[in-house]
Amino acid sequence: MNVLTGEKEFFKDIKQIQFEGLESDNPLAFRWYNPDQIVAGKTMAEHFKFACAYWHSFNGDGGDPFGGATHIFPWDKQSDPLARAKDKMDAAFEFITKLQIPYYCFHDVDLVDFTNDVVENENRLQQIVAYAKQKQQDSGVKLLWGTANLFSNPRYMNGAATNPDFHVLAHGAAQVKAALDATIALGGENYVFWGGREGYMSLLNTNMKREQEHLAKFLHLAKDYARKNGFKGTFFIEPKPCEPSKHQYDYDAATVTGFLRQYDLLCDFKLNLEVNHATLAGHTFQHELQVAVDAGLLGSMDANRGDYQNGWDTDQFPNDINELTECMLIILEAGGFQGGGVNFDAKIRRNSTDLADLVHAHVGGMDLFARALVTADRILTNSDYQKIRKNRYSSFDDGEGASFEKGGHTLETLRDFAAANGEPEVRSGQQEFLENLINRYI
Ligand code: XLS
Ligand code: NI
Ligand code: NI
Repeated sequence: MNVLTGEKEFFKDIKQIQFEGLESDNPLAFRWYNPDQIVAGKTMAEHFKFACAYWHSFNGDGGDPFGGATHIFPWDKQSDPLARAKDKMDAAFEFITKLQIPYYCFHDVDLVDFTNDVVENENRLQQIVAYAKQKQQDSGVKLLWGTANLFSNPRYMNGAATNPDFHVLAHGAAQVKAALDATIALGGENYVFWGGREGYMSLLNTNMKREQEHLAKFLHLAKDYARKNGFKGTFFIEPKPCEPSKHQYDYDAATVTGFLRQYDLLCDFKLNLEVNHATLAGHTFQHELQVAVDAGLLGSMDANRGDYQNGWDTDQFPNDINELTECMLIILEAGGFQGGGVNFDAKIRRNSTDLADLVHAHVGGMDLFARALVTADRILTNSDYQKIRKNRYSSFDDGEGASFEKGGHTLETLRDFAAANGEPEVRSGQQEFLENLINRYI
């Protein structure tokens, strides 16, 4: 029986996943993630606001550019689009509830298949949104963010908001309007723009300046519409440098920050950072997080990991405790996410063909985050980690260094200081000590 509806049960062999602690040998239990456990003044559930990504978990079929579906899952059987959409939603809410995941995220086309008819799509979306509303009420599961898929339909091959054809841009707007309506109706806490094809394949046929101006105008219109209709949440831009486009305008956190500032969008927009996108941009995820934090724009994150050998957006589930502990240090020091949470934008492998694989993937990811959080909190509370970094800058805390920070120096007075004080003392950056410190706490 379905835990929520009393109808079909899709994950029959999976019981409610519980916290069993470090002593447990049960692979279908949490060993670290204990939603009510308080760490650094907040429960684990509040720290993370975990979300299940509808597209990978319930639309993904294991297909890749070289071959078709390998995940033949039982919610994908019915031929009528709405009946199939409801089965899929039953399965999704059963899964999400059994895993104690408090949130989910979707693209419009994940919920129900779209056609090329704007009105028909709006109708379908409204019907499935009504169904989702009931599901949310019955389960307590909430919507972390909604978004519109403006990259799969062939009409978007040259982008949506940045398409050289106004007619295509208008179709993108129609989709965003309906996706915003759906997000608002479902009490969505945020709305995401990931501009997969908002970029170019070749500059030979592209007016980059004009396209970026269109993107800014488009975002303003979307924001104004949502605000007018009562949306109080945050808009997120999700940076990614490339794939599917050769070059994407939302390249990385720094690029998007500059864009938001240039086009007067900083009040309403923040960043949704994805681990694998950082890898593609040639950054560590820690770097992307710190750029966002320093700009006051750390909104949310898409959790996954890339493949360090092949350089694609492989969207694997996270499993690197070392990397994630360093990330949690930054997130904790920043006071957490602004409005968002941790969305598992990750997919099981093509040859992971059991329903249980989807469960193991999420259990592992959630446990990894919990372990990283506990570790990072202990590092911040018990070790010299922060002190060592602070001390590195101590020459700016008083005397002439402090005066420099306050604007009390000229190039000439700096020269005079150098001439009068001889060669600076050699001071170690202590990188290996700090790396060992992190490992010691893990
Ligand atoms: C693709 C993106 C996408 C967004 C939502 O690489 O990560 O899944 O998160 O459109
Ligand atoms: Ni993503
Ligand atoms: Ni991605």
